Amino acid sequence: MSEATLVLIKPDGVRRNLIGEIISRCEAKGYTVAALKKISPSRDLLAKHYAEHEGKSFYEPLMEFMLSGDIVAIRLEGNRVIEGFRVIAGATDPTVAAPGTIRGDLSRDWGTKVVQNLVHGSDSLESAERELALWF
Ligand code: IDP
Ligand code: MG
Repeated sequence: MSEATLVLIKPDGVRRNLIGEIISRCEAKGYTVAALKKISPSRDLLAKHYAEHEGKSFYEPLMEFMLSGDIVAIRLEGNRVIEGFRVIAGATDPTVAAPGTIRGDLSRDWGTKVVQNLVHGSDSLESAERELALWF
């Protein structure tokens, strides 16, 4: 039984026409796109998704940013895909994310209150199961 993770292409990735580039990197790595949809999520869904960050200084800017345009949600599958996608995504801060990663190659600091870093990837098996149930 292969593992699954939730990948989101955030509104900056959609606006910058990077959907294909990001999916290509997932597929080139060998992972499988098992489900995919482009959606405009509700605030309620985003609040559930980012519940762990409620109360933090960047929470409101994060919610506004995630509500600022369409998002592509992907169920990505493969052995150790949860860990593996986070490696190909790179560090949260795109300024210091390693070259060769999605965030390191394709994003930077734009001077916004919230870090715009193109993608989300679940950080554990528990998160992946919880988030996939929310989005699919
Ligand atoms: P992750 O996306 O790498 O898992 P998290 O810590 O889960 O990072 O944070 C969720 C999102 O919130 C990040 O991807 C980024 O967009 C934003 N974010 C996280 N930490 C900060 C911060 O210190 N300042 C501004 N935005 C942040
Ligand atoms: Mg996270």
